[in-house]
Amino acid sequence: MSYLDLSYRPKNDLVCEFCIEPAKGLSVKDAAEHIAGESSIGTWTEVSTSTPRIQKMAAKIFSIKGNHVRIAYPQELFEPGNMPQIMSSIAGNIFGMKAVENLRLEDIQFPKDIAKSFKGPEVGLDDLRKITGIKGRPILGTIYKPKLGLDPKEMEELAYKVYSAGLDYTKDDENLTSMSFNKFEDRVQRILSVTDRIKSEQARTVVYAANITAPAQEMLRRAQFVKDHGGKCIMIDIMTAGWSGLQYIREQNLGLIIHAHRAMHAAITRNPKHGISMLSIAKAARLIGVTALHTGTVVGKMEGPKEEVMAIDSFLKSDFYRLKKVMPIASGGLHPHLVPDLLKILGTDIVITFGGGLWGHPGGPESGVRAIRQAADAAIQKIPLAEYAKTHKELAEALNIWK
Ligand code: CAP
Ligand code: MG
Repeated sequence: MSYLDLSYRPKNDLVCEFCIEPAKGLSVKDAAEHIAGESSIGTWTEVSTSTPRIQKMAAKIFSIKGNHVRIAYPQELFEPGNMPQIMSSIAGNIFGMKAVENLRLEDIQFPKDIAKSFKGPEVGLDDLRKITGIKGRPILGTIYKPKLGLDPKEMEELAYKVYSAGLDYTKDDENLTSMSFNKFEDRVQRILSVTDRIKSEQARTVVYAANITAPAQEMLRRAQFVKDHGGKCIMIDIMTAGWSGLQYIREQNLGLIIHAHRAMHAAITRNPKHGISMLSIAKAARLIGVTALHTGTVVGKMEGPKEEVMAIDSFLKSDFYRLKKVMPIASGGLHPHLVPDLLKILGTDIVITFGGGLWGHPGGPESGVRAIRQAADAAIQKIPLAEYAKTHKELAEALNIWK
């Protein structure tokens, strides 16, 4: 059977946009037929069990423009509220088929009924703003560095230094969970005691994103531990924990901020010819319900084209089936010098985290915080950093070492 129907106009279907580079000897249309079959009801040959009733459920290739192909999938192919199943269909076997040299899932349009079968963020961008009380400027944070090796007592001391110097947000690194040198419970209790202390000393609610990444049952135990100790935020490495792990935690309705780190995404998203776009991943993450998501910086150390990062960030903040908005997180190789360009490109509704760009400050962590804050203040007031640095020593020191 053929899956091609160029006269078809999708209504309530889930629509995928693919970029297809067919295998040698095949046309884009031929490869698209293989993709539409394998991702819906087909296999490599006709089977006698495929009845007319089943054939009605076939995916439809309704647009081919060069290498860009759009395929509509009837909703009945999907189990509502089951992101792993949806991904197994539209982003599953097809990437490994010999019929394609390269295949990229560029975008997914989720129809209303499927979108509504997910919970979306319990705590969204606006809630994060309310919790922190920060308006009109980015939320400024850090990743404790070195990423592994610090012990809980050292982190507690560092937490006090950076929060008391004015930082809003700190987070564990993606690979810091619960190791012999740094047990989760000890770390969380200590850092949350600091956030409490800051609340009483400065009347500010500062956030600590505790990395709960682990097998699902253990993630829940850790999330509950954070909540029981008055924490407001958990971090999950959503790609390594997987859609099921993320959904499991979100669906507990714990009322916690979910900071979504995307370590490993680049194995899937980076090759512009093959894999899944970060935009598609961001859509799935918003449907399931993260509060904030790493999306890239354009100007920092991690790869991510400007137009793409801008498109992802604007999707996260756009109207999307009345789901709460998601806060983009810019992280990776950032330092004060990069802040004006970062804000110009991505706007001020953002969490910015600085690892090396804080802890590497020659004056120490407190100076690192002040330099970051000064850079953000200058950028928001549209004062050139070099000008602002004349009266702000920590910024001047930072600009001296990081260009
Ligand atoms: C940043 C970071 C993040 C990356 C990941 C790191 O630290 O904590 O994991 O930003 O990339 O370890 O590199 P630095 P992305 O500030 O020291 O670079 O946010 O693009 O997913
Ligand atoms: Mg990291």
